[in-house]
Amino acid sequence: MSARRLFFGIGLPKPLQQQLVRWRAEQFPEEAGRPVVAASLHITLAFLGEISDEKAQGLQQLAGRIRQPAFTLHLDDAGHWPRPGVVWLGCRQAPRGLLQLAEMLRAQAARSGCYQSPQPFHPHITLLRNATRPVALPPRNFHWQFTVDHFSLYQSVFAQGRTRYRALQSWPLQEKL
Ligand code: 2AM
Repeated sequence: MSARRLFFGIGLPKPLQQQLVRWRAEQFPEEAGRPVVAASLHITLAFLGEISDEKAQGLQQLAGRIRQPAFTLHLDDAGHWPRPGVVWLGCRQAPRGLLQLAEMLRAQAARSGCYQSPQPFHPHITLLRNATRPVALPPRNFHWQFTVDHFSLYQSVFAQGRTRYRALQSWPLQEKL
């Protein structure tokens, strides 16, 4: 039986990917960590791990039943987690819509037997990996925003020494019909 490494997440609009990559290059020295490529910048909503196609299909069906309105995400916070070696961008106050969506997907994942970390959900975009040494964080005078009107199921593919994320399916966020 084949298993794929999957997660639900939110991708970023292309222009924002480019803005963030330019800003990152200005703000962080090369030795700070390994930059995540523009197309791979995302927010994880629920990490599923290596799961069978059968389990993935069940979770895709459940995801398709979620009815939630779109919301605006404000990126106005940054931080460094030295242990996993992650420098991230996030929100000072996560929108309710984002928390509700993540909670729903994580509950469905847990009920389907996907281990969910007991740590509180902290929505973030990983900018740098392997950032285990101290990093000077940029002044918090930045602010980007974008409308989140869909979420996706991603496959994490490791090939030729690098990890890429492939969107397998997306679902719109909309008002209840
Ligand atoms: P990270 O960016 O903070 O490393 C694909 O690996 C995505 O799933 C990444 O966004 C990663 O978060 C997240 N991820 C990987 N392992 C995870 C785990 N055990 N629990 C929660 N999220 C995880």
